[in-house]
Amino acid sequence: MISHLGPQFGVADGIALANKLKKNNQVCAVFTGDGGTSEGDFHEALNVASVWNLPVMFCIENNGYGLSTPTSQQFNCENLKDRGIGYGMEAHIIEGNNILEVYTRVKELVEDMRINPRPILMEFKTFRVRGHEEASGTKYVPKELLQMWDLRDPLENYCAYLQNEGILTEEIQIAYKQEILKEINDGLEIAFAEPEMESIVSNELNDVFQPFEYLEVKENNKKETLRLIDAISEGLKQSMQRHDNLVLMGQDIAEYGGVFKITDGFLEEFGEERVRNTPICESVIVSAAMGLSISGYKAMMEMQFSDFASTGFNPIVNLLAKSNYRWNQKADVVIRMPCGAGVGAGPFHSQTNEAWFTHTPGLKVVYPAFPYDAKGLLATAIEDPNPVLFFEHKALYRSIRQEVPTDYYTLPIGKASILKEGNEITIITYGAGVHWALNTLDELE
Ligand SMILES: Cc1ncc(C[n+]2csc(CCOP(=O)(O)OP(=O)(O)O)c2C)c(N)n1
Repeated sequence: MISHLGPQFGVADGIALANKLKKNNQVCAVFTGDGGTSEGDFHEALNVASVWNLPVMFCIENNGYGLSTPTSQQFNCENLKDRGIGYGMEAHIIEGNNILEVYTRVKELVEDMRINPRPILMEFKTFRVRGHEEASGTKYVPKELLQMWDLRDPLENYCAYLQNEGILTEEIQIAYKQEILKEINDGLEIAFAEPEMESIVSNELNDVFQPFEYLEVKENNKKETLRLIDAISEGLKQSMQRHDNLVLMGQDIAEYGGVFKITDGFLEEFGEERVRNTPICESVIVSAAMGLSISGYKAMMEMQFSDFASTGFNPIVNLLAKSNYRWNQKADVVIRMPCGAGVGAGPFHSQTNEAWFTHTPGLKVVYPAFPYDAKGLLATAIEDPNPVLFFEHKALYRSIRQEVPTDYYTLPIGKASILKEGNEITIITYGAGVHWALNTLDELE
């Protein structure tokens, strides 16, 4: 999870998708409070899970308050379970404070989900008798409500039940308590024995990215003249052939071949499991890509236009970018970003927004200017276990041609090419800017 309450639902979708592709009968459970269900990601994730029929158990702990805000100010339906109806999803209400009910119902449903994979929404009715976190207290909760829920304390009640049944004796209880206390104290001892953490700049910087050893795959001699768009398409296809675990996701990328036709014919060659049309929900698909990566897949998401990364911004900059720094987890994800003006596409289909991402530690940003670079760099971006945003200027797609090796090859990310040499001026640029610079130099020879 990340603190933003929503994105872990998409991660759960991605993990569940991986489970489904592996046919391992596993179920992924993901948790939220009632307040968290107001986030858009929750809705996107339910929708995707339902459309793709993913084995995810969405568990809502409905404790009546989101921090201090009562549920009546959070949503306007009687039960959160009702939201399942809108997504065509089975949903259940469970007495969350009844340990036996929670255990038996969840067990039953999970066993059924293993046989008949599908998403299920669970609303656990419960309460919290303390604040949302250590600082906030419970002043906003009426006393009577607290008293009422006190009577339903799950631990007290379960304990009393086990005693009544003659299962739990005082001796066993004391033994358990001692065992737990020992576990806590042993853990503390281990923690306190560790050396103080030291923050050294080089350590911090080394934690930003997963180590990646660039493997050069040399180009073959045979070449063909390709447009930028053909080079990207061919590079992507050869990566799909090379990596069985690479899954493509995007809007209209399957039968339709993508709005720029980069994935034309991919569905026929690689099948519907690996070439996936998505609903229109950028945020949760970015998170699902993260989930696939956690489960050992490589994910490539086609952002239909880079402009729409704004609605997937949060998981890109908070989930993908920080993944290695936070928990040493790779985010083996490439997001392809068709971008740029000059094709008469107006203010929402023309932005060149790489600067949003070059300012975020943990992301790699690639922005080729030529077909040869585009093909080799895309291959490396897919090999690299770190998140890469791969920018493709739309005005270059069909206007720039170059001789490109026919087979798979890689090029290193982060290395500049010297295109012209002189001693008066230095121009450093990328993408379409490279062509503007070359044209300008031609004009001002
Ligand atoms: C996107 C986002 N907005 C706001 C917050 C601040 N915030 C953290 S938890 C929370 C309330 C969550 O309510 P709920 O899910 O019901 O959890 P509970 O209060 O019961 O612990 C808020 C507003 C946040 N973490 N992320």
